[in-house]
Amino acid sequence: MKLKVYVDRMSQPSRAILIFLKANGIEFEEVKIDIAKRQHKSPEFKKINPMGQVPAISDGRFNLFESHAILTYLACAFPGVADSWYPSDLFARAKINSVLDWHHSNLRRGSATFVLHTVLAPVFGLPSNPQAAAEAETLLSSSLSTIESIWLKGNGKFLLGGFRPSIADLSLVCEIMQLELLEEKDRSRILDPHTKVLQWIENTKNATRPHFYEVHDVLFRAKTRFQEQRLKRASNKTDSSDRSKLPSKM
Ligand SMILES: N[C@@H](CCC(=O)N[C@@H](CS)C(=O)NCC(=O)O)C(=O)O
Repeated sequence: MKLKVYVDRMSQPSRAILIFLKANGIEFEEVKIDIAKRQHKSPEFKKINPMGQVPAISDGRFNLFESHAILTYLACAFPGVADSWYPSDLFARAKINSVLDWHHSNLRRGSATFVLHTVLAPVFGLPSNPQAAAEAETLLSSSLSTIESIWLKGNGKFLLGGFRPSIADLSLVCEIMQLELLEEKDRSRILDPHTKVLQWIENTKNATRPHFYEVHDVLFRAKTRFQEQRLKRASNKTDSSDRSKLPSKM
């Protein structure tokens, strides 16, 4: 059976898996699980991933969820995948696993929580919590500093001093790409101080083009849409505050 990949391209880990598959010429069927329509919570999808989250895969023999487990499985299961993605050298592999484990409770937690409380909550009419956003920004900024000072400190182009991207580069860069959805002032405040991170993002984009751009297209379109909605919300607010200044009989 052809590999089935259950994803929503608005999801960072989903995009990492799609780019990996495309960059390595692995054949697969993309099955869209639309989070906005809550398809990830349907009983059918929960048979594939009982956690009700994307991404997940199914290759006829078994189902698998958790993007890092999926990436390591794919890198090992398909013989054509270049060693640099997930090196067979035990020590190099252990280092990549270490970055991937760190990612969940640091970069991802900071980034996903900040985007939720600043961009997604207003768009979806959910309550946003400024205190949670501030704490998330602190974690996000310290995670970006950690990446620079520990894993990008050498002369390499990628994490751990590599000259070719690994699955850790893909996972972490796709997470940072979610910051495209932020207001420009927030995005610059957070990212601009991290010049090595900015260069590393460019290196990862270039090493996986054209797939990187194709898979992120939906994110770029969402960025434009959210920006328009922000402007509309701001102008509605101005209108209603102007109205409140009118004499009460008008
Ligand atoms: N640790 C998981 C995280 C998966 C995850 O958080 N997926 C999100 C989309 S990015 C999701 O399905 N959210 C919907 C929900 O949790 O209800 C992984 O790396 O695969």
